[in-house]
Amino acid sequence: MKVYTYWRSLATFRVRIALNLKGLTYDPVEVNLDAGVQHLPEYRNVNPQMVIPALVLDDGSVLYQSLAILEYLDEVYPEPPLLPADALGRARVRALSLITVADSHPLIVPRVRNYVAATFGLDEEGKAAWVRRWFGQGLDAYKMHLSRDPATGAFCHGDAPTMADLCLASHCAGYMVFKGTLDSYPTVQRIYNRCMADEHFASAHPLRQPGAPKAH
Ligand SMILES: N[C@@H](CCC(=O)N[C@@H](CS)C(=O)NCC(=O)O)C(=O)O
Repeated sequence: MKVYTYWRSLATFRVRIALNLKGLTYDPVEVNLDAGVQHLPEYRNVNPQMVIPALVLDDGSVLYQSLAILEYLDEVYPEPPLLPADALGRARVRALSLITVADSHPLIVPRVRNYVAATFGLDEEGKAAWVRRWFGQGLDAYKMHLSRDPATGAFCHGDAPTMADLCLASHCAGYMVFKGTLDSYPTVQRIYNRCMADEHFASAHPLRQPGAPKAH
């Protein structure tokens, strides 16, 4: 399979972790978001929404939207599972995932932060403050949900990684790229550290991808 990717893409980070956990190999195809390559016809033909990731199967089928890709991978390659066996657990893991995927990340993607910056005259620090604001609100929600729920374990749900950890890892990594710290989020920090101690997560990190700056 082929994955359209870019080093800094948090949505693609989630998919890279899932592929690693499931032991799947893929050909990466770079879409340089900083150069606007997502808008070129070559990529627009792959994903008309002009966002990454896109996963292209060997038969040419194109999958898009990171959460849908994660669910697809989990259904077709069930081991290790990214969702719990029980319905209540699956609802919790999906809900935790959506704090990032539906409510936080969409507010900070390049097309949104560049529009806000251009419209309201924000400089780089202004853009970073915008990102920290929305990722910070998501982290406040994670903090409460994770610290008060006995279903939280070494990871977001129990002692093995689920889809929620892939989403939380992308959220934390993005927050830190924009100079946020996890100091006020001890449960989140603990789970993020646990994730990053796992090479399946760590090797998928944006700063370990080709093209990433040495220090960001
Ligand atoms: N909800 C989508 C988000 C996709 C998305 O916005 N990806 C970003 C990179 S993380 C992107 O390609 N942005 C291009 C742009 O904003 O122009 C998903 O989870 O796959």
